[in-house]
Amino acid sequence: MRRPTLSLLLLLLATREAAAHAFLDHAEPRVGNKVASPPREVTLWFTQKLEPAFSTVTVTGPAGQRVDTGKARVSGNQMSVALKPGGTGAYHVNWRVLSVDTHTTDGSFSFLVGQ
Ligand SMILES: [Cu+2]
Repeated sequence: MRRPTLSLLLLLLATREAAAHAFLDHAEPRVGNKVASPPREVTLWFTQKLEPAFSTVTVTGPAGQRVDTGKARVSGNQMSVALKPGGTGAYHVNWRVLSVDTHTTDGSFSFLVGQ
């Protein structure tokens, strides 16, 4: 019987480990998309459940100003934050989350508001 090599086993373990982190699955508004009017909130869905106390998201508007209201709401694998009106242009979302497997991940994306 042929047995898997050690390197193959390590590769499988590494792949499983990486897949266990909380990465951004999708967001609303969608990553890189354009929406007609300023959204009232941003919601992010992750690939794993989040620890609410250590998961944050900030959003800046076209002028570089903070437009999130500060306190993110976390429920399961979902995190939302309400937005103040910020006008048209590019919005930047920065997130940093702790998943239930105790790993921290972070990332950012943009979406556009305008006609
Ligand atoms: Cu992990």
